[in-house]
Amino acid sequence: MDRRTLLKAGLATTAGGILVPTAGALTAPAAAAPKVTKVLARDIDVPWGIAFLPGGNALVSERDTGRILRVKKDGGFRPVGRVPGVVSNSSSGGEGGLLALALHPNFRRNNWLYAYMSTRNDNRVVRMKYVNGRLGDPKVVLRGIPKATHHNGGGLAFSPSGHLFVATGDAENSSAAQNRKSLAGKILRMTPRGEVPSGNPFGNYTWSYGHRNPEQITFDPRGRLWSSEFGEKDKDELNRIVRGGNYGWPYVEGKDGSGGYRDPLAQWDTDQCSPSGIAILGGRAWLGALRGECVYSVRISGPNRGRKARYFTGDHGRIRSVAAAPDNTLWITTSNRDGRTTPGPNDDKILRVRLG
Ligand SMILES: [Ca+2]
Repeated sequence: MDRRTLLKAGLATTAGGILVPTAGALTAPAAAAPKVTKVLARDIDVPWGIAFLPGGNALVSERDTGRILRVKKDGGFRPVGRVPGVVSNSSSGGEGGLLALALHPNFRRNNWLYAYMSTRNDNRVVRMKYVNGRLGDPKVVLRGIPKATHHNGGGLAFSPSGHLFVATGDAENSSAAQNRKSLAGKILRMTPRGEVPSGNPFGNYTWSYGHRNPEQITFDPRGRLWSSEFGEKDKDELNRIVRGGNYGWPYVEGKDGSGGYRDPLAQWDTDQCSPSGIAILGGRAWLGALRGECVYSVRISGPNRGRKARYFTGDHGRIRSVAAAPDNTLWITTSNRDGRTTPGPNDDKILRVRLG
């Protein structure tokens, strides 16, 4: 990255070439507002997962159709295939379907594309080859994640050390979130082949627990893991995920003070937010809000850590996913065809956002 790009991202390099936040990034009271600079795709159907390819184009999943689209970095798209076996229950208000996408860290060599999907009986993680613009057959990485109409989780992210992290919902069984042996209501950690790696806190897939419905997860440039999480009636959350942490569901939503559960860095009243997407860019977490019909940002470090801002309220309807593109823009997706609202013409869209 050149210096101007770094500064926009709130970063600078030391003499030794180490990336550090700029003084401005730590002390600036409020950055200029982000702006939508391009409609990258329109008239698509509940775009959910986004995985950037080498070169800056992206693969995007459609939740209900099971299609994967290749979206060009400067706009326009074409379908590259449909993942067989995806079962969406959107007609009954459900949240399952084809959810997150992620590329294997060595994608350039092995062409593995990962997806989180709902089938008739479970949620599962699969991987398939993506070669010469075509999808191969899916192979199961992890099956048996509990499924329900609501709270199917859906997030995937590879850590800097190459482990695959998976966000699962409680599948409408809140007690499962506190059961460290259940795959529901968890952040899971596994090898790219779906094995339990060494170093997990409980000797199984569980990395953290006490989650209600974390839909999306991402790593920041320092290798810290972050998650959005839907509350029930009280508080939605932005959580930093730590090994073995108990995030409180179903005993508490939001901060619990001295209760001993992990507190979120930020929280919202549930009627103002419903956060699905999450990305880290420019020292802030960016969350897509469905009910809030907006994008929130939260400072994740420095003296203004935890400070929130709200953008685009009502401009585009429900916002689902947010992803940080290689060119330091954000891609955001609308979710107006997800069965929770009446869509307008040409919904849904993928929008490119440039930070101010
Ligand atoms: Ca919590």
